[in-house]
Amino acid sequence: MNKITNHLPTKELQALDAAHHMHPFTANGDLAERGARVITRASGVTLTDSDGIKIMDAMAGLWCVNIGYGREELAEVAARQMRELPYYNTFFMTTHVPAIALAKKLADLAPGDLNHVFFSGGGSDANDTNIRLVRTYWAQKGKPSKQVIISRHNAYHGSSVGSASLGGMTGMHAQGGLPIPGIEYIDQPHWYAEGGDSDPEEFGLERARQLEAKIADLGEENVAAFIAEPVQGAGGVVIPPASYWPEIQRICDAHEILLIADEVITGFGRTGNWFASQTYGIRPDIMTIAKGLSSGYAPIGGSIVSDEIAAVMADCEFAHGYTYSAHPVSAAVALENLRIMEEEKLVEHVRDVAAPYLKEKWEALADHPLVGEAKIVGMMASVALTPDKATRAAFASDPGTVGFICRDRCFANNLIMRHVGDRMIIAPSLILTRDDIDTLIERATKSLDETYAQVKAKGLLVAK
Ligand code: PXG
Repeated sequence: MNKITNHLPTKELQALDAAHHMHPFTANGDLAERGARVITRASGVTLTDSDGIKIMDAMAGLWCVNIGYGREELAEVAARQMRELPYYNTFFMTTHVPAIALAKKLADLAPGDLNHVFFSGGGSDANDTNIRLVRTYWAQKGKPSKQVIISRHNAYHGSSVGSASLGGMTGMHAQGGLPIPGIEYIDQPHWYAEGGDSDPEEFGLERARQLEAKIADLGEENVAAFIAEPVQGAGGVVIPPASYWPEIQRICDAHEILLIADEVITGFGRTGNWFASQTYGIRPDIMTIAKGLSSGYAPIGGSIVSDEIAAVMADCEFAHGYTYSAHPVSAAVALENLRIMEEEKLVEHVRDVAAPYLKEKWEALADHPLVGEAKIVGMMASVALTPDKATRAAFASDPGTVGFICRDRCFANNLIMRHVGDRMIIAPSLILTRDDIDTLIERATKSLDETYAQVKAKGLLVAK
């Protein structure tokens, strides 16, 4: 066979892709008929496809390319590290400089006494680490009955057996016999979808207090931890009411429950601080990290744990680890990514420049006839599509029908904006300029207008 390169015609690449490549979270039969869009290169916030079309990526890849595409420094560091030490393990009383330096850097950046890092290849396996870690921690402390982990419906914590069990996605639980035992769920603080006529702050408190009720049901002596994303990402960029996190923190403190903040999406500048735990005043015992840690240039994730947890775990051999824990190339790339973020003051750029401007423009989308709410924190945002703004009604059509139309219009207008059901979401790179933001909003508005016209024409503008 000929060598497969960017120079093959798009149709040929699509046919080969359909023949051999199984895509994640995809009905591969449907995709084979449509043909996958072939992305060939990227620079800054712009992707180029195999037909030479340029697309603004308002999802930063998959919520990860925080510093933007095409940074030569990261390529240089990866090549240098591969030449010097492409791989060595850290299992058997050995270590290496990228692991040491990255762990130290993360201890400096992370809030409070989160000073110890257990590395993984991404977010799913880091959350698998967390399941075993918190259960082992309590056993080590002489409280082996503290095993249950409480999570939330519509949470996303990964796709492995353990992390998908921690997640609250019913569609995922339906495949492969999930969840594993010992995971319990409370409702999400999603006022727009589930709050009815309640006051949002009251609703936030009520949803937080479900945690206290669940702990009481299960018995405090049986609960190990509570895990949550500070802002739900894959669930639809669900920003909790301000009342929510302080109450959750109070409950975890009062009942000796470890608090795991899954910062895989919200970490590394996304909300205008290094971590969303700082944005929301959360004091986690463990933070899950991945994605923006390396800006997606190399796979790496981990769990940053408190002094207390590390001290307790130091007295046992934790029989856990991955071949690629602290992979030297990924660790070196992550360090360089963090160096660039600091040198170019990207977190400050988000806080002082990009996020305030994006907020002003994004919130104005709420005036669109198809939009029920427009919410944003830092550089992650959502709009809810609705046939009836006054009542926040859902569409009568299957969930996601209208969202998919909108996502298609965005694709046609060279903007990557995702849909989660009938919510549209963005999480662009942190480097966005005001001009980029103007372009993003212009394309989003055009796509919403076109969606509105299509939805009307198809008779889909009907409330459930
Ligand atoms: N925790 C959170 C909060 C995540 O968002 C993971 C853990 C798992 O990380 P890895 O690196 O194992 O994928 C994630 C991942 C989507 C989507 O459709 C989101 C993620 C992954 C795939 C798709 O928005 N987030």
